[in-house]
Amino acid sequence: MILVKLGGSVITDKSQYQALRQEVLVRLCEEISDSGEDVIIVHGAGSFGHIMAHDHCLADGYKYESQVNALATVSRDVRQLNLMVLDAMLSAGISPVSLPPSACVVMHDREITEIDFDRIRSYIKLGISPVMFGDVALDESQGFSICSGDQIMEALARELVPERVIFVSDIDGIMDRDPSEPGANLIECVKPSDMDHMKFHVRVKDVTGGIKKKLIAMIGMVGPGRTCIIINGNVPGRLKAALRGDEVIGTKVELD
Ligand code: IP8
Repeated sequence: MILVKLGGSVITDKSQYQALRQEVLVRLCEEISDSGEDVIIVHGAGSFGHIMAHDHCLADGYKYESQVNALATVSRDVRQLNLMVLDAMLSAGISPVSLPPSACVVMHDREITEIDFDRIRSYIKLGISPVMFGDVALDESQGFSICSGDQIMEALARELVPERVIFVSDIDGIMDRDPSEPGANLIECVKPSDMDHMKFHVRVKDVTGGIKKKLIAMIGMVGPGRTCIIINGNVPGRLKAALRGDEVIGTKVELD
């Protein structure tokens, strides 16, 4: 079983509220289907979640009344994106079932403390692909919080021990500077000891920590015989190749 995160930056246009990148989403689902691999899918919230969550400080928990309506709106918006992901998967011949974190995850101080893994395992046994996504969730210490797709990936990787973990992004991998700067180069491999001297750039309205937090999460997912890689989903065929275990352009995360 392979754990795949379809990043919000590749399936949506993160600079515009609720902008789906439909063609890319459809192609990525076809590549998953063509690979013939069993997958668990987690997708990001992209511009269906980050913009409003940022503007209403939802990651900080309950602070003022108008956040409640913003939370309800974000929860509805990410579900709308989730339905579009399910549609694309079904059209590609995959059988997905959605497990929204707002209904099956509990957090404490912004960290996941509970997920219903038995339910996930039961769906996998039936040949169904569980689909989870970046969402709002209840938080025992601050009322509510944002549950990012990367946090879900970390929890699933720890508990379900996938063969491979693949993050699908909109760039080739981790770059040595802001990718929009001339001369930015791909870093092909990152180890925990590299983290201290790496520079990290901030992208548009990302409420869940950006590249640095993603890398820390990825380091937590690497294990004996298990690779963790970030690849560019805008390049046709790359996800399918990564799913099959071929060598692909990307950033691998390895232990020291
Ligand atoms: O896109 C964020 O999840 P991510 C979830 O996986 C919300 O970081 C609601 C902003």
